[in-house]
Amino acid sequence: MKITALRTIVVNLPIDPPILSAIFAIRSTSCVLCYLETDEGLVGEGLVHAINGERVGVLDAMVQSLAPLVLGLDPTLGGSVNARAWKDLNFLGYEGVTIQALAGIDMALWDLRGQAAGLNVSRLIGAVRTSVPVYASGGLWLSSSIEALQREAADFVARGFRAMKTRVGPNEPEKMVARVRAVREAIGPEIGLMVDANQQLSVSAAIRLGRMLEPLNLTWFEEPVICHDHSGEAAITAALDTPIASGETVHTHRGVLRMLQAKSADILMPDVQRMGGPTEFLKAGALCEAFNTPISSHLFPEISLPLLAALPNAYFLEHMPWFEPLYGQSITLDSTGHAVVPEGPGWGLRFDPAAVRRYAA
Ligand code: SMN
Ligand code: MG
Repeated sequence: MKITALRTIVVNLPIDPPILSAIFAIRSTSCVLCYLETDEGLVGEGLVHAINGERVGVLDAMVQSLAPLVLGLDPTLGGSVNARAWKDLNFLGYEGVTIQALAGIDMALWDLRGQAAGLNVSRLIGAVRTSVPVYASGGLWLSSSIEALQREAADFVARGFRAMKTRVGPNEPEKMVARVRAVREAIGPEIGLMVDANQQLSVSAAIRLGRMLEPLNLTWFEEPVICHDHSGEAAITAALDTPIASGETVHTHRGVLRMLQAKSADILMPDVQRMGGPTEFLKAGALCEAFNTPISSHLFPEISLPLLAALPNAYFLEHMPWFEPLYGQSITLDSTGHAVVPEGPGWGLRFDPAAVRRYAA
């Protein structure tokens, strides 16, 4: 089998009503859908995205610039792509749009290999499990009133989620604690609850807020400080009983390695786009295992679910519904609040051509 073409389609997915985290407002996200066509008729699918459509054209152009790495390639020999990409990308660097574009290509390569073998990617790797604990992340934003927070939280429980994440901002810590307490009261003590500060606190403010949140028995406190400050994260991790989760903003397995070496978090939660794709995500997973550290995913539930299913140290799948409209199906939950890994080959979920036409830019 040989790859004959790389095709991309840009789609715009509205997020309505817009959502507010401590770092930005999000009105839409735009995806570059990446298709690798082959001479045997199989088509591999991947996607990368840019919120609010910002610079999505740059991402698209970067993906297309990587075509020479895969054209003519047998996808079962796709392990060579990253090594060649590292040389190709050296001049523009290993963080940002270069690496994120590579993720779309790498996702499509894994999809092709799964389809060629007739196996879901989780089983192609060697699955550890057929379902993964999941938390609801598409709600409980800073824009929600306390009443809305409690309604959304109860709705997540009614939909079968056994864990969920809310957001906090850098100001008025007492008000932030009251918001998180309101969610805890709405869901009771048995449901997992995470809090995300999106990097907006100082180290001392994070320790102070973390201590105030300690009685609410959080599953984790996420990204308390600016993502570059690994020693600051380490100080917070050491100071609090509540586990610290971080890692969505670093690039490649080397970014994860630096965080592990710095002891900057109890839980690493890399983003498969910022990793540079599934190949790098799996390396990050192995590094976390070597450091006895659980790994969770960031965004991309449809891609991250089969990957986490193949990692022994997987902790939680983040369920963010943004890309759901693109797929014909959505991820299903079992009665224990786990996300069920699809059985189909490749990623198991495929883009719905009618939806792609509907959202095409
Ligand atoms: C997040 C990241 C990117 C966009 C929106 C929300 C958040 C999360 O940090 O972890 O879900
Ligand atoms: Mg986050």
